[in-house]
Amino acid sequence: MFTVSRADLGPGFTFGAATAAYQIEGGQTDGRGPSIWDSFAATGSNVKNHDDGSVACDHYNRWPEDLDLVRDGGFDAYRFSFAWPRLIPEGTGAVNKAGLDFYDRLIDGMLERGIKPFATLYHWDLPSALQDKGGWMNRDIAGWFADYAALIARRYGDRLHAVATINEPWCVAFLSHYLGVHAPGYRDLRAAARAMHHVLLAHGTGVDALRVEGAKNLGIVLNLEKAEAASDSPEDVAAADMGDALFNRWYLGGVLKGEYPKLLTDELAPYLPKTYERDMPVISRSLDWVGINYYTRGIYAAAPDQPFGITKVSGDLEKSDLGWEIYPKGLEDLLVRVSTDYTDLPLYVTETGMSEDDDSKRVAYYDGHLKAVANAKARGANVDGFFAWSLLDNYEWAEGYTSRFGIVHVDYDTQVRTPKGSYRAFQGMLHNTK
Ligand code: IFM
Repeated sequence: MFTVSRADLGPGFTFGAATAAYQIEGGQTDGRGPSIWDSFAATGSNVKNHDDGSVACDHYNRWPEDLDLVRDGGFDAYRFSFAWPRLIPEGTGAVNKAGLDFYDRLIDGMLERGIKPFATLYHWDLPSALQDKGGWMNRDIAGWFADYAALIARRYGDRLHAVATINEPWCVAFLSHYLGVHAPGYRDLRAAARAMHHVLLAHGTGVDALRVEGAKNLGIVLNLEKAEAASDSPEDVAAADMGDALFNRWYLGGVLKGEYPKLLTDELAPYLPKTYERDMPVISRSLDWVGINYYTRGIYAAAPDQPFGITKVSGDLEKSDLGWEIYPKGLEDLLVRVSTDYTDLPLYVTETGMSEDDDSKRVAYYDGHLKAVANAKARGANVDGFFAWSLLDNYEWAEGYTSRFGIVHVDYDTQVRTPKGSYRAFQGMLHNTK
């Protein structure tokens, strides 16, 4: 059970559970087109055990049971993503009626159960046909994404409680085009610089398209890490500043202030699109809320022979089974920082959670992070909601099915769902209105 109560987060606070299309849906034979994750997973040792999302949690067929779990857990909201290749198999052009119908059923299923739909347009499953044209490296993606956003707004806009354009642009750009850990697996500075800019440009054109078509309550979901220096030395402090610029300030500054950190535009100048500054008004279109995904901190040390002159070092806090330090105070500080330095908009913790088989640790993790949100609110942060990542154990990208973030256990052989203690802890807190 949690020590935190619903009342500690204040009236009107939204509690939800989150998932993403590629990680849970499966159901890839309804006319859905291929995505970059299908081919990335099929390549060499990109993903543990060569796991892919072809079946995943079979949510495509089992969504009623999954929405029942959201409702019975007492959650107010469900955060899900649309699969672009299910709706528009080639990325642009013809739509797939079966895909449109699937999301009709899913959204209506939420509304029938009294669950608020929080939709994300892009959670990493780029149609392969668009990757063939350069994907996030190609400026045209701003138009492709806007057309996709318009389709969603027209079809579903009046039924969605909130809409986010992009999930975790750092992952879309840097992790996938510089570190090569996620699809499409590039390790190239020019590819990364272009993706870093185009992903935010597409966010902006997406916001415009959603608004024109009447969708309301628009936001973006940024993954942030508290950047800390490995020591007090000026070199390590400067390394933490660079780490913060790369992970946090590029996205916060771009979207909420229309400016990138100079530290990085200097470093990336030869690789960025020449006229990137002209796009800043589009990138910083007004929003209605900002989502923050938080998992851990980053500790940085100076490393002159490494890219960007920095290296990440391991800390000594308790870690999840992925080796991520558990640091609720980092969430508290980030929420206060974003509300103080960047925006008055409502913030949502759109994801936090822990990869771990021992669920008692997950209960403690959530208790600690809920307290951190309450503390942040007491310090003036404008936080309106908290979503657990994830409703279900699911496809954890390059980790395949080896990593379990769910508050509900999934047996991948039988697809049986079994609520864990952490689900029961949420249920206990959310059904107790005191
Ligand atoms: O599973 C992912 C999710 O897709 C995006 N945010 C982080 C989670 C855990 O790695």
